[in-house]
Amino acid sequence: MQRITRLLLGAAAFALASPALAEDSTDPIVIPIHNWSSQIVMSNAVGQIFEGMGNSVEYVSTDSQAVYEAVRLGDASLEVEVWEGAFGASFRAALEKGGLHDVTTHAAITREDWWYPTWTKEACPGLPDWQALNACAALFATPETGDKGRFLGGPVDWLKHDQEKVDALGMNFVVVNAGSAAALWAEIKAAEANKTPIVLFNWTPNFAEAVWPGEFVNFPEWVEGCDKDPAVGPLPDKVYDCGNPANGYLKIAAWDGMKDKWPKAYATLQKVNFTNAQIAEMAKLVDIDGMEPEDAASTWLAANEAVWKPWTE
Ligand code: TMO
Repeated sequence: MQRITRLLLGAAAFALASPALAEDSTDPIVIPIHNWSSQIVMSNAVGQIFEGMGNSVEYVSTDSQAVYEAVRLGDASLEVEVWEGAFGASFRAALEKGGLHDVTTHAAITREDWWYPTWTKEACPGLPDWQALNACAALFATPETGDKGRFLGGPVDWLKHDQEKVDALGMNFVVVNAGSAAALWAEIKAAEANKTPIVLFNWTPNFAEAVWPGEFVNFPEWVEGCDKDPAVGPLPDKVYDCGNPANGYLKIAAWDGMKDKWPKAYATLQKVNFTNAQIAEMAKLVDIDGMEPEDAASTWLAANEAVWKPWTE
C-alpha cells in the first residue's frame, strides 16, 4: 500500500515537473540499421536512450536508400543519419511524397566522395584535382579494369551515380563496388604495405581519418540540381558532372506519426545532435577497437552523460 502511494506520488511529481506530453505508446520504436559503423552505433545509442526513458525499441536491418520509403510509411520510425551526399536524393523524394519529415540537423558537417590516402599523391602530384587524377588513371589499373583506372566504390546502396559521374566527365575509370565497408578498409591496408596508389569511396566523419591521412578528390563543385538538370554543372548536356557536397548536412528524419505515438521519445529525438568528433569516435569503437555496436553505444553513453542526459529532460 505504502509502496503504491509512493509510486503514485512519484508519478504525480513527475507529471507536474514535465511538460504536458501524453504517454508514449508501448509499441516498439523501430530503428533502422545500415552498413556503416557510426550509423549502427548512433542508432543503438539513441535506442538505449529511449529504453532508459521506458520505451521499447526494435532494430531492423534496412537498405540505406529504401529506408526513406519505410520511414514515410511508418514501417521504420526514424533515421538518425541522413547523409546529404549519399541519401539526399532519396530523402527529398520521400519528403515530396509525404509521411516523413526533417526533425533536426546534427552539428556535424559531412563529405562523401572519391578519396585517396596521402601516399597516392606522391605518384600523382597534381591531386586533388579530378583532371590530374584522370591523367594518372593508369596508376590505378587492376587486372579487372584493364588499362583504365579502378575506382573502388562503396556498397551499391550508398551511392548510385559514380558510374554516371565517370561517364559524364569522360573519365578513364571503371567503378568497382566493394561489398562492405570492411572491404574498403582492407583494400586501404593492403595498398599501404607497398604504398600502392588507390582511389576509393570514403567519408567524413569517420574513424579512417585518424588512421590514414588523405584527401578527397576535387570534382566540379556540387550545385543543387546537378544530378537532375543537364544545364546545372560545368557541362551543359550532362547530369552528374559534379562532385558530392563538400560541406554536406547530416540530418535526422522521422515518420510524421512518431510525435503523436511516442511524444516523449520524439521530444528527445528533436534534441539529439552529434558532432564530427563524436561520430568519428563511435565508428572508432567498432572499426578500431573491435567492439560490438551495442557495446560501443553503451560505452559511448556511459562516457558522455553530460552530452545526452539533457536531451531527455
Ligand atoms: C553513407 N556513408 C556515410 C557510408 O557515406
